Amino acid sequence: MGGLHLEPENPQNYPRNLFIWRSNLLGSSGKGHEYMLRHLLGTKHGLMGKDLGEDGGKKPEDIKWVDEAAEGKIDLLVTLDFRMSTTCLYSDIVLPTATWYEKDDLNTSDMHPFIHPLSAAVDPVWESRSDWEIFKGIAKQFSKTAVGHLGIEKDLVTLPILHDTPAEMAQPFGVKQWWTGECDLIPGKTAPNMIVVERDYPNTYARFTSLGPLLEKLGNGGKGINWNTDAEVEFLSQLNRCHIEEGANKGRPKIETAIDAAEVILSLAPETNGQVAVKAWAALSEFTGLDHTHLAKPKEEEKIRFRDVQAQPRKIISSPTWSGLEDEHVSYNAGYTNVHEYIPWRTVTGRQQFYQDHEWMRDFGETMCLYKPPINLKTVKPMMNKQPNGNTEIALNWITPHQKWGIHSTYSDNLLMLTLSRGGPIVWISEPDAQRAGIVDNDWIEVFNVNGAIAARAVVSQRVPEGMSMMYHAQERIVNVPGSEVTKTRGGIHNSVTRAVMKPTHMIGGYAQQSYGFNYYGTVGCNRDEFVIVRKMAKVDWLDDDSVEQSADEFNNFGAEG
Ligand SMILES: Nc1nc2c(c(=O)[nH]1)N[C@H]1C(S)=C(S)[C@@H](COP(=O)(O)OP(=O)(O)OC[C@H]3O[C@@H](n4cnc5c(=O)[nH]c(N)nc54)[C@H](O)[C@@H]3O)O[C@H]1N2
Ligand SMILES: Nc1nc2c(c(=O)[nH]1)N[C@H]1C(S)=C(S)[C@@H](COP(=O)(O)OP(=O)(O)OC[C@H]3O[C@@H](n4cnc5c(=O)[nH]c(N)nc54)[C@H](O)[C@@H]3O)O[C@H]1N2
Ligand SMILES: [Mo]
Repeated sequence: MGGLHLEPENPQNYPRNLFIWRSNLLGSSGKGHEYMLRHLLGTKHGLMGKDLGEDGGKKPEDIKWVDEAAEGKIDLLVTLDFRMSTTCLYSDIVLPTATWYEKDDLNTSDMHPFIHPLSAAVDPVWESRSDWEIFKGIAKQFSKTAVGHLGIEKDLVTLPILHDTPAEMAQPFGVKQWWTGECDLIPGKTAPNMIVVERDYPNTYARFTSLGPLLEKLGNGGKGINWNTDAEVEFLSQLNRCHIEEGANKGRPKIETAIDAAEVILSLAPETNGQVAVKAWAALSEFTGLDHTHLAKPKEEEKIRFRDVQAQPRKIISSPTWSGLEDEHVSYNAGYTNVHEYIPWRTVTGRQQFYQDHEWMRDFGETMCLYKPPINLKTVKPMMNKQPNGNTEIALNWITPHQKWGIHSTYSDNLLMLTLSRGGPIVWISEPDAQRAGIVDNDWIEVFNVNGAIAARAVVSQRVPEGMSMMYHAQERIVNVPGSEVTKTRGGIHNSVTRAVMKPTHMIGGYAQQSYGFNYYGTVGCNRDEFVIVRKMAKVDWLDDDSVEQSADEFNNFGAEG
């Protein structure tokens, strides 16, 4: 076989793989959990609503509508995690990864001014390996397997019109649609950029373990500025040493270990290499006409190595990648350099802007910050009192704030935390609502709408205002989750009753601050105005054995008396 022929219209003809790393995509973060079970995985789900196609509803006209929704868009789901997360539960393969004390890694963010190491104190247990070694292992085997199937291949990929590039002014006066003939399709102006990327599949491993030549060719940069990296590449060829054997990476600096990889980042980043910081500020000075290098000059000779941060976490160096300073006198705060260094704000006017005059923002009535009353997402009425279990059903507003007792799904599912709380999923409701629905604290309740259902214990609390219910983000679908009476399958998670709704104003492009920026601006799965039906469960079915069903009262009384 000479190459791989992809046929978008026949997706079943090529393998569709998804690798999940450092995210709990199907648990914590995935709004519309049951939709993902149905459409992405094609597995058992609790979705009770109908698709637009089946429903005879109004459909989008700009895209080709397919009545039969896809079920099972991927063939293979691989997750790297050290916990049994909800995502792992649904994965074909779980690659156990080393924990924070079993590997070398770096840790920092825009919100803390220090750079911290993760250091291997003990070896990873049994078959687990660090993320670095897992990806390296996959790259090695893949490179061998690719020979004869995949060689040097070309892919056409789209790249959004990016913020902080000249193209961010691509559509300043209005939006025209090439697909309806209002304008020509001009990549980078009326459509995304289209770029041909060369993939050298048999050399995946060689490339994975070395620093590539594009750094000398293109330099490094971010947020619209660019600087030369010849000195850093030369430095890394001394520090990490170079590959000497013949091959795609001959003469290139090595990235063989996780520490090598950390050193590459530390050497190239302005935050951890003073000379790079000065270069980066100098590059920005060319745009502003003002000398900003004084912000990094005092630390110009500082080079933070991996062993330095192992000895003691180091404070990072001020860099134009951020808008605050890492100063002796001023703590990091956003927008500081715009005010004090006269760096234009990254908006269409270069000033702070409260009024958004883009055509679509005007169409949606969102030119100014405003209150929008709740909208009806039609998730409750089709379910209300349709499958009665004898208990009162009430409709409540649904929110899923971040919990105090864990970070997303991490920490709340260990034995200690479960013992301190209710030992499984909980949903908070107010005292008046509980009374209205005949629910007392610790009762098993069901929370549902057309998107899915959750089986959890009620926490009846004065902290919760009447009319609202909440389930802290993000409890897992793994411990003490009984069946749901309405879906007849196991109860879901906080995102089982939510659904991602696309918001067109998030898709504005080519308009200064409303242009795509990785991790900054773009389409997100937004959810708002979610409502759920809450009622006490009649029977708690653990779905362990068809013959054993326990009434909720028996179960609750057992807990109270025992
Ligand atoms: N309904 C609703 N949905 C939400 C939110 C909400 O408030 N409500 N919040 C949203 C927000 S703001 C966020 S940030 C997301 C968070 O969503 P996620 O990022 O999916 O959240 P986590 O549960 O922290 O998942 C991280 C996973 O990475 C694993 N992990 C940690 N360290 C490592 C490592 O070194 N290597 C590997 N391989 N794995 C590691 C952890 O064990 C954990 O399983 O959820 C979003 N979704
Ligand atoms: N302990 C802990 N700390 C964390 C995290 C964690 O998981 N655990 N996650 C981290 C991450 S990634 C993030 S993004 C942040 C999130 O931190 P926050 O932004 O503080 O997020 P939430 O707790 O989800 O929501 C804040 C408040 O918004 C309220 N709220 C809900 N809907 C509305 C509404 O329509 N209008 C108004 N005005 N208020 C509303 C909720 O009741 C809640 O009290 O926290 C970070 N810190
Ligand atoms: Mo977040």
